[in-house]
Amino acid sequence: MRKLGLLALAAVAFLGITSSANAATALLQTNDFVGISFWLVSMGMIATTVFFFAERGTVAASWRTSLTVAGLVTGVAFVHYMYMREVWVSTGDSPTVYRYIDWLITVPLQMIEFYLILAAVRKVPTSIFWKLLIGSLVMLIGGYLGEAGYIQPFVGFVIGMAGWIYILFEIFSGEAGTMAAKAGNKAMATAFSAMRIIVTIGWAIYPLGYIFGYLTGGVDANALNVIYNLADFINKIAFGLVIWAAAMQNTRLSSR
Ligand SMILES: *C/C=C(C)/C=C/C=C(C)/C=C/C1=C(C)CCCC1(C)C
Repeated sequence: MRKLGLLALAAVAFLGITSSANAATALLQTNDFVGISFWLVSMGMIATTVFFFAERGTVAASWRTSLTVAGLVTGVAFVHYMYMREVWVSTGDSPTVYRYIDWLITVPLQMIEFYLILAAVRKVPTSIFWKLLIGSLVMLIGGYLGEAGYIQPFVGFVIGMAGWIYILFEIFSGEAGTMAAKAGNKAMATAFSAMRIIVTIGWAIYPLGYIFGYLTGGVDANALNVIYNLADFINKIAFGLVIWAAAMQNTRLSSR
């Protein structure tokens, strides 16, 4: 099982290396700070992916799926970043709409994490899983249709915001939030509230980018990409690390 995991990781890394070798004609300029930020985030993503899969075997069994999913989030983002940074380096642009391809997979996976960390310490109804999943799909599909021009940008924004607000309600005062408060597991509760802060503050960057990019007169593409890259770094890597920390703490407690 572990060998298989390592083999999969090697394949992902190889994919990364070969795809960057193909881009040999366009080199990263030393003063291209946006390009450098794409590279930094790519490397951060692959490093945390390897870390989560390597750590998976060391935590208590009930926490393993959470770490697997955390590794999938950064792993998918890594592959996607390899592509986005290649496009950036060769064209000097990175269409925001590309980011939705990654979000469509990673955001629902992150929503599932709320369910998984609850399920690691207590019995939880699967309705939590479905509610968060549907909320994230409404948010992303609304945003995509608006950004890609299928519907009015403002309408897309309103639909997207509705999905996000629903998620926030659910994790603060809905079923998920109530269960986390009542679970009586300190490490899990700490992780749950840190993840909640990320989903509130860290995620706010994306609708702000949408407002500045599509609803006001437009925004500097360089600044927007750096901001999105930084946001992804926090929202994917830190998000996973918070889960890992809770898993470690619970593992130590249960082996005592
Ligand atoms: C790793 C990537 C993450 C966590 C991406 C998150 C994306 C969002 C929270 C996007 C939110 C949006 C709204 C709340 C309304 C407008 C449309 C979106 C999709 C930009």
